Amino acid sequence: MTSMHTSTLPTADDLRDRVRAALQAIGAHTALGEPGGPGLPASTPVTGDVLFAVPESTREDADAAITDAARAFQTWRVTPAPVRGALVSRLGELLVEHKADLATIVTAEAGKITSEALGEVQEMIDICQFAVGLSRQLYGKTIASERPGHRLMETWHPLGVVGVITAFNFPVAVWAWNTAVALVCGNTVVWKPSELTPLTAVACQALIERAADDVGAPRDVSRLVQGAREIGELLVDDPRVALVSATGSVRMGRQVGPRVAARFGKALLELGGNNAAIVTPSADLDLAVRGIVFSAAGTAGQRCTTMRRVIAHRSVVDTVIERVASAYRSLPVGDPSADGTLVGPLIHERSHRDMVAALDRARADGGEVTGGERVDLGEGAYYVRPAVVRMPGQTAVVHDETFAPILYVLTYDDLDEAIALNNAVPQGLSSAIFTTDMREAERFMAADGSDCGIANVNIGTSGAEIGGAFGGEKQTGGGRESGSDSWKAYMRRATNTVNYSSELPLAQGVTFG
Ligand code: UN1
Repeated sequence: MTSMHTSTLPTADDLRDRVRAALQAIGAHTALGEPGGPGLPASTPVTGDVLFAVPESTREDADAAITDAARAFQTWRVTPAPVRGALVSRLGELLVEHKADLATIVTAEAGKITSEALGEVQEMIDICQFAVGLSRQLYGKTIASERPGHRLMETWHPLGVVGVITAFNFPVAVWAWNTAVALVCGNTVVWKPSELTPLTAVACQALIERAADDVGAPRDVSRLVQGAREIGELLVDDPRVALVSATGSVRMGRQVGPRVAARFGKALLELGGNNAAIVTPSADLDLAVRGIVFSAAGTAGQRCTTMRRVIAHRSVVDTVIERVASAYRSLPVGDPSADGTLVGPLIHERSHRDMVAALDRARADGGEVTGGERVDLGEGAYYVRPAVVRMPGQTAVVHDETFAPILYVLTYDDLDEAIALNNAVPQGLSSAIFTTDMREAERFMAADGSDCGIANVNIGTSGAEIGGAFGGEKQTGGGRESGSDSWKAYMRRATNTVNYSSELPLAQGVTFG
């Protein structure tokens, strides 16, 4: 069978026109400079070209953004939460209106296929709706007091400025998870996006500013700073930034966590994953293979939730490998904006180098690699066919997160062994089991089951809904974002004891004088 791929890519000028038109519709095209001009180069993985230059923040700009956001916090924190919700509601409406525009920029800048780019914008709309509802549900508890005539309760208050640091692979949704929730909680935000995706950031900033103007909120409730690592470090080290919510590699988290802790700031870390699916003898294999292929090859393996390992029972492992490999051979690889493409480009050359190096290591460890070759569509663009690798056991390479579509397959004989393999990696983001045996499913989700923040049954590891809390354990960093009660990470809790009696009884039966 011949490899399927879309053989032509759009030209850099095509991409420029599309991005310019989308930014024009959003009202942010004035930020575009000529490629090679001053500012941050905004490039596309689709062809490897630099499309535009985008204004870059100086250290002084970043400092001023924090000052402005800290000032805006003074009024925003006492603005009623449902009124704050109105801003997020308007942002959600603008995102509905500009869904296709923003998706076009996501595709150009992050290389996501159209359906996934639209899905990412939908994820933003979903979190806006969630946050608007939340703006009327920031509940505190009332607690039974041990003292007569006393009431004990909890109130929740905003933290201050939230620094949001995001990665290239979800260039808009992760900003929205943080910003929508942080804003309804009464915080203000300073965002430092990946330097690989400055155009999507400019678009989001234009939309939030328009939303603020439309509802009469101060623009400074959400600021954007663009640049390389030093700009992010300013957020990490500035004591005015109460919470740093950072998404990225474990290596980045190792820097951010201790630095924020050293100044007693709060950190919310969303770091690497090494997500596995266990395929049991009772699994519905049609469903399992579809779930595996979407999670392992989707987004060209560049989600933090990407499935990187399959742990298959000995009785099904051959079939699973054969079926995944066969699906991989027919996956259309190429221009992410073309109809039918399912696998777009890797973000840059380094990703490709990392993929080649990981596959070499796997081979050296006795791994049998199928796929993984480069699909040559142009010199500066890195397209690959996803790889499936049968491993003789879990060697060091299997424990690493390589941000590319490599799926290692391990074999197990009994469920305890499969769960131990699932949990053997240093990361703990997402996991799945494919089974029709309820005992196996329940065991996987029990205290001695998966140790990950996400443990799914009969769906893949990626593509979580916003309604749940999103995040993971161990080197994934422990943070939770998005739905459920993740909002509590963006607020501080005060315990209030109110005495409405005319006595002053002391707790614990203490008498004093
Ligand atoms: C990420 O890769 O950083 O669950 C976020 C998912 C998406 C979010 C991924 N909803 O795959």
